Amino acid sequence: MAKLKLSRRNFLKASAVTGLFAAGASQKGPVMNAFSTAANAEEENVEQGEWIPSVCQGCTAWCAVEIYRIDGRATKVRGNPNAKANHGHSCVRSHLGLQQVYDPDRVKQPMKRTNPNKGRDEDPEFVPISWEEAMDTIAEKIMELRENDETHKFSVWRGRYTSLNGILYGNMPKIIGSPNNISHSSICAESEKFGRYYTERYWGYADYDHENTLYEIFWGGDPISTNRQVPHTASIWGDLKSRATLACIDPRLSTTAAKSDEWLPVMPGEDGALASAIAHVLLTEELWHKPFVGDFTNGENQFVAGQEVDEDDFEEIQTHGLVKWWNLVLKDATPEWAAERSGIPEDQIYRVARGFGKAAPRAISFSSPGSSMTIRGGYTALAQAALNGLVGSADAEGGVISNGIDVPTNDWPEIDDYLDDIAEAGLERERVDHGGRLELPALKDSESGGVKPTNTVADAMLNEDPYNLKVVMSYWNNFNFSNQGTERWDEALAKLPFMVHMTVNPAEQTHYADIVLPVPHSMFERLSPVDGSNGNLHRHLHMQNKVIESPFDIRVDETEIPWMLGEALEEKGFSNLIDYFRNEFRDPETGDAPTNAEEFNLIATKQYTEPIWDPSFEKDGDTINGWEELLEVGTWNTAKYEFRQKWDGNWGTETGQFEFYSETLKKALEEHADKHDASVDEVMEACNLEARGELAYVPHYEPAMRVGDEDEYPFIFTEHRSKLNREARSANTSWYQAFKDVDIGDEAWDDVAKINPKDADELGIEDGDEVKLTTETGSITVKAKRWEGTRPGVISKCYGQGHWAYGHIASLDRENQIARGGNNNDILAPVHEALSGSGARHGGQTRVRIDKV
Ligand SMILES: Nc1nc2c(c(=O)[nH]1)N[C@H]1C(S)=C(S)[C@@H](COP(=O)(O)OP(=O)(O)OC[C@H]3O[C@@H](n4cnc5c(=O)[nH]c(N)nc54)[C@H](O)[C@@H]3O)O[C@H]1N2
Ligand SMILES: Nc1nc2c(c(=O)[nH]1)N[C@H]1C(S)=C(S)[C@@H](COP(=O)(O)OP(=O)(O)OC[C@H]3O[C@@H](n4cnc5c(=O)[nH]c(N)nc54)[C@H](O)[C@@H]3O)O[C@H]1N2
Ligand code: SF4
Ligand SMILES: [Mo]
Repeated sequence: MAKLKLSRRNFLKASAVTGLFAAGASQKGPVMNAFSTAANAEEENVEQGEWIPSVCQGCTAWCAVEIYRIDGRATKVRGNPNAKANHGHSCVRSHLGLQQVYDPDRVKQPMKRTNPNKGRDEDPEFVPISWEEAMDTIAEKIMELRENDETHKFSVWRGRYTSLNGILYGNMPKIIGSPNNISHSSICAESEKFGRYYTERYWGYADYDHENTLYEIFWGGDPISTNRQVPHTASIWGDLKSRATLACIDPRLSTTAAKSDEWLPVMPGEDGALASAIAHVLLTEELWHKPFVGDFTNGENQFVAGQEVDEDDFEEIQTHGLVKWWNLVLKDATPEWAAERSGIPEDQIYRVARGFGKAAPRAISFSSPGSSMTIRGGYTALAQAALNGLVGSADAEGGVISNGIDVPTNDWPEIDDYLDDIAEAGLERERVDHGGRLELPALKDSESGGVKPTNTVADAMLNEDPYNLKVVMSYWNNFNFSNQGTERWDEALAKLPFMVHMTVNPAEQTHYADIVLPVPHSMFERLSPVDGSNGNLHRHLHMQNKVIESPFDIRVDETEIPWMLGEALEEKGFSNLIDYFRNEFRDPETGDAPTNAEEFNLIATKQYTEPIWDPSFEKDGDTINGWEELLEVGTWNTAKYEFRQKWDGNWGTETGQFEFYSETLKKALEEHADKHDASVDEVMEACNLEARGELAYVPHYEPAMRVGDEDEYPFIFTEHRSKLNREARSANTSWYQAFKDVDIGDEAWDDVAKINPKDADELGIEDGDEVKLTTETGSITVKAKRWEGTRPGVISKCYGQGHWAYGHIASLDRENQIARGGNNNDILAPVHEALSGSGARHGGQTRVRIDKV
């Protein structure tokens, strides 16, 4: 196999002529030696490769993987057997990483825009520049802001990230003087977290004891193809399925629905009715878990449909507010009532509720963004979480773990000494994201504005409300593709005076950049820790590794670039950033301070992970003897989770109990209302919620809200993610396109709107017809697919295609910006689940018209 040895400089020359992988491909084709035995390898005279640990961040599972490197090339991926969350498994998407890192369309060197006009139709006319010029230009822009007391108009935007994000995203904007570090979290999954937080005070992803459960309800969850623990869930699915009864609530026939015992094709956005009815049945049929919830003092069940219960007659054990919840909501939430709203027959609701209740406490209500990232989904998430309280599976065997056991790491050094007056003044300014406004409470951790909504930043920029941004540094994201209502983002980005995109591929957002900086592919080309995820009852910290030497002129976004920027700012008279890095970061082994960008990445990583690899730190988990050993094993795992840590008063809520009536939410809403001199009812009204009075504090049904007039837009649009989506980053790989039909109903190399055959017949639509989907927000043209996996009246379409500037495979015609298929975000309305500040992509939020073209 030909050796690929190009210095950075040589590479630039080579790529200018042919592009690297054109050159590589003309050599003898790559030999995939992953399965070679040592003996064979010798015979074939092929250098024997090795498995090197790293981390896949193709989705939020953040699996520890191993990458087979041979002859300097990454050729194969598998799960790291040392990792207890995924125990040697990885999913299909992990392999797509190989095609991403070797994508010939990658950004290969820093570039600057030479066409000052910005727009989709404007060619940016990028030309290569040096790193020095890039850093000098950015530093100059930042200094202008500092000179004009406008540092708040600086912003860092973050998409996916590693644990090193505290440097670029967390602290750098503050030292410069801006409160505006904006992440993608609000367009990801915040509303799901809202449900668990206001019942049992945990803001994070849950873990599940699938091994011991007897019943699972998946609310729009498709955990064998998406969500957060795919390799683990898929690996135990056979056992789970033969032991437990599985019910999947999803308007679309997902893979999980197809493999479950029950499929409940709910009307999008109407899950709240189902959840309330399930709770109603659990109570009226005396199926709640008494050792957890408690019982009537006289031992007789008084939960009778339509009848109020006296609070004094029921004594709760771990929970709070059951009777209030019953009186306010559940007494009238019969399956008959729910059937009308949800489109699910009442006998199926009864069957699922009874099965679920009989399995108590080994019964899981599994929330996902699918059913809660909807306009009124906060209360749906609350109801789903509350079901785990009713069956006593919260923090218990066979149930749901909502407990953020800490992975021991060092905090980033304090920045206080590095904040000058300009920075302090900037940090006092109102944030740009609108979180915490009356109509957008965004109540993370009980704090009004605790979530920074991502999608409103476009409105802020367009309307200069509260002000426009001027200098943005943005990484690992693609906001004019990933936010609902993309046209607004295109306009806002065109208006933004200066934007730096730190990206692996040139993407739609790059099209509006002033400076483009090439960065490592996280899985193969950088050293960094990744923690904060969990699975299989373990939390972990995994190590991303520089598995291959990149032929591209890349720098690590989260460390090396801030370092270089710090040096450039120092030259212009502002040294606080580089001083912070030089003074506060030390190699824990040698005591050395970093002297350059690369050392800074290494030292920051070692400093952050020190408690993991230094055996003198006490911790509950694997023992690792030293830094080198951490790199070798690639992962550190906590001990297996011990159940019931939150029981008996440790739920962390206002009452210390698992809250059905959420005193925690009540307090947060009242504080938010007070801040605006308003009542909670006025907050509800401003947030498009129907609840008034005490209803605001309990899980309840809110009718689905949809944008668009039913006569004009007769269908409901609903979407799902692909088994092959690495968020929206894998569409430029041929494996993504060639295997796209692994998503049930979808087609390879294409993007289809799935329509029920009954509707298709009425409209005279055949498979493969071009159709235009039009909503109040926009339109896209895709192919039609007749498919029984979607309800009549509902169009279902996968998210991920529709790239017009992401590469030659993602687009049909990259040069002419002709997308393959359409981006759902072009037609989804830019609406919110206001209580959690989330972008509401689900729940059939948008009505759509479908026309043959
Ligand atoms: N309609 C709809 N919208 C959605 C979703 C959906 O399901 N439907 N999903 C939502 C969710 S859950 C999320 S989390 C967001 C994600 O949305 P974003 O955070 O915007 O992320 P992506 O679009 O996945 O990011 C793509 C960018 O990352 C770059 N990139 C790829 N690998 C790397 C790397 O290793 N390092 C760096 N620095 N850059 C890299 C790519 O080149 C590209 O520029 O989208 C949300 N938007
Ligand atoms: N394969 C894959 N897995 C991923 C990712 C990926 O890009 N690809 N990204 C990761 C990230 S960043 C995140 S945030 C998670 C997201 O986790 P997921 O659980 O995958 O969330 P979604 O894709 O947003 O929604 C899932 C399902 O919700 C359904 N749905 C839509 N509307 C409704 C509704 O009103 N009610 C109900 N009950 N269901 C509805 C959709 O049909 C879809 O099947 O996945 C992670 N895992
Ligand atoms: S794509 Fe997600 S589930 Fe699959 S290996 Fe990567 S991190 Fe794990
Ligand atoms: Mo996400």
